[in-house]
Amino acid sequence: MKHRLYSSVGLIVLVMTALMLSACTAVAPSPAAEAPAAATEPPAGEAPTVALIYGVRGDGFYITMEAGARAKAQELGVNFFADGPAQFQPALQVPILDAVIAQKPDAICIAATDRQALIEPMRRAHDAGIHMISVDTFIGDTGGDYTAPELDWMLSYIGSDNVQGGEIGCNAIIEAMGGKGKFYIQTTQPGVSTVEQRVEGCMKAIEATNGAVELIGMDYNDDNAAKAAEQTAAVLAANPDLGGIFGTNLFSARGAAQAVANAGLTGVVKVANFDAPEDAIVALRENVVDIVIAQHPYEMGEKCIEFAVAAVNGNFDAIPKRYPTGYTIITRENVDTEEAQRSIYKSE
Ligand code: T6T
Repeated sequence: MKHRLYSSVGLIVLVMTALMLSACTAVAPSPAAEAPAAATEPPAGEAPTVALIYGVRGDGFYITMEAGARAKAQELGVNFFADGPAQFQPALQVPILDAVIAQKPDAICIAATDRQALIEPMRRAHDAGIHMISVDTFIGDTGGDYTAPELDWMLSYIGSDNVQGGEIGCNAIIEAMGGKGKFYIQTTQPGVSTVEQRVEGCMKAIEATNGAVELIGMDYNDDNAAKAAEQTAAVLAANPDLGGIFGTNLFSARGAAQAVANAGLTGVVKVANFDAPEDAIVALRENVVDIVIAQHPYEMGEKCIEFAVAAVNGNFDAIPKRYPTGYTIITRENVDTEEAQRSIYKSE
């Protein structure tokens, strides 16, 4: 799918205008970060093997990513397999990575569950001669910049611009709050690049209100919707005048939305929902959440296979160090458009 490219400076304004007009829903990657055309040629020699190691099992975001990778692998004649931990935890993901390294695939696409803890294990894979690609999350302290000398062994980082996504979500909620009031953030755990950057983007939006919006707290739910619901319920009870909540991923937003609905505060407390599983769309239609920020995980999966094939073919010029995927912003006004419907995550 081709989107119009916006300048990064005007992007937020354009997105908000688009939301108001309910016309355009696609947020394309900024031109500065735009990548060269992806490699789509089939493998030159014997069929290569590519593994995808996702962040956690049963998460619609990764289910959709795996579907994209599997479809592209089939198209290009690549042997493909995927695995991931039962919980979003490096202690559970590293043994899976080690087991995959032992199978000697040609390339691994991985959503690292921690920016630091996965550096050495991923380095081991690289040292074993495996091409390494980050999907969704990045590792290290360079903000996902894999041209930095300490991380230049990583082939590419494919994923959303998460600072931008956090800013879009929180700007929309601040606007729905009338530009003022108390704000709360539900997020997963420290050390996860994606949600950390979404919080950073949200903080930018809050700071831009010059104190009119006050952040009263942020809780870590360990990627667990039930815990997110419990924590949010406590915050709602202690702050009857809370105006808005940002749920930084699928489970954070699911828990926050459940708590708002259970407290009978639907439509009173505004909720920004990062990620787009089917239940978020139901919550949007029922007024429980006000904006759904759909990432493009299917495309992330497709690109991981394309870049892996390019690497196996020695075609490194076709692999950008950073490939930002865009967003589809879903509101009540555009939820029934074909584009919005297409961006809803798969559940199996
Ligand atoms: O938001 C996605 C992903 O981008 C993040 O890194 C972890 O959580 C999700 O998988 C959604 O649950």
